[in-house]
Amino acid sequence: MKSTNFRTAFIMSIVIIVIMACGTTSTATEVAATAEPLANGSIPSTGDGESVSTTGADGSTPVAGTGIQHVVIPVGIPADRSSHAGDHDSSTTAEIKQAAGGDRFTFGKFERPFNAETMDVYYPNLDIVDTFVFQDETWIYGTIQMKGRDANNAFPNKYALELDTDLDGKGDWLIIASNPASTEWKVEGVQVYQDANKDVGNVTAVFSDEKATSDGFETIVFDQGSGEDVDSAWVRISPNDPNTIEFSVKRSVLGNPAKYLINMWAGNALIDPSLFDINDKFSHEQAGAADGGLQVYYPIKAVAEIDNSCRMAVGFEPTGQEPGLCEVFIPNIPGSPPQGCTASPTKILACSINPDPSYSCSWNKNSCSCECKYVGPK
Ligand SMILES: [Ca+2]
Ligand SMILES: [Ca+2]
Ligand SMILES: [Ca+2]
Ligand SMILES: [Ca+2]
Repeated sequence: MKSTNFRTAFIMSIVIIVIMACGTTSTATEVAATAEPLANGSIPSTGDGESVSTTGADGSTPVAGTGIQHVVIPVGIPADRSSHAGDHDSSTTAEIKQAAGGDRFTFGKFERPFNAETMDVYYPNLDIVDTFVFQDETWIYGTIQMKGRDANNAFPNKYALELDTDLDGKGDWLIIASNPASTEWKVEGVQVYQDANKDVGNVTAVFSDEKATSDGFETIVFDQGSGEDVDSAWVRISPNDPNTIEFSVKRSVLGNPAKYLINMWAGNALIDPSLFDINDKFSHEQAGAADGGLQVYYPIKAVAEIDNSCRMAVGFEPTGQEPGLCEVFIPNIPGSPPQGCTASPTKILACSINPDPSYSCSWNKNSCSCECKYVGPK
């Protein structure tokens, strides 16, 4: 009996050494066994052939939180991205108290990593500069590269992924992480919200609507390890880059979407599920603008200290007519260069019929963006 226990402990020690050796590069999912170690010392699997056990030599179940018995824990990020979208770096224009571009309230585009009213404080920890999405059989991973960390070398803020899983341009899921700090995957501070009653976006997807009545993402399905699936969503700081925040969300929690649109957020109090869509909840006058060219609305006011990225298409080839879609679509070819401007005729037309009559907007095909000039009061 004693020698059997010794042999089991020895085999488990070898397994743990192998796991430690492979753990940093694996893209697999960890399975935390909830029962005694298998009698033959074999490794439980999720079926993808790459999973590893984290069961200790004493048969104890590891926990990645405060007493929560986790079953499936993400490990690494897959090597091949599913999509990629850059974002404006407003550190380049912080001196003139303006966004570097990409701030268009009417179109739901925010680039406001500044304080309200004076815009004389720039927050690198609220300035998204790059976003990626990856996926495997179990997880959807979103990564947000920030310009930097705060003065205390931390991220005391909120970061989020928004997914539109029925492709109507209106968000269906919002995954929020508050104060991410660890390079280990954690559920602490992570919440998953759903717009179960389908009123996010109100009348017009992406575009602002007046007098919106939406209750936002009203249903919480996961709260820091509580919920039907205790492993629903995780956050960590990238072990390879202190400025990148990484999310992993279980596909099954989101209804196993084969196709979806996804974008990312950084902010403080405004990253509140009840306030979505933000450009429906606030008027342009209340929100202000981060672009000095919009003289009537500049500077930013109630909608400050926030940044979002454009929507990436995953699992399908976008037509270009999807609301909020990134203007420069980068296909799923690792290492491929940007493809240039691929805006659709619909998007170009939408630019010219900007609903705000105090601006005249036209499509600039060189910058691949909708450019608006103030033409007078309404
Ligand atoms: Ca940005
Ligand atoms: Ca939707
Ligand atoms: Ca709307
Ligand atoms: Ca709702």
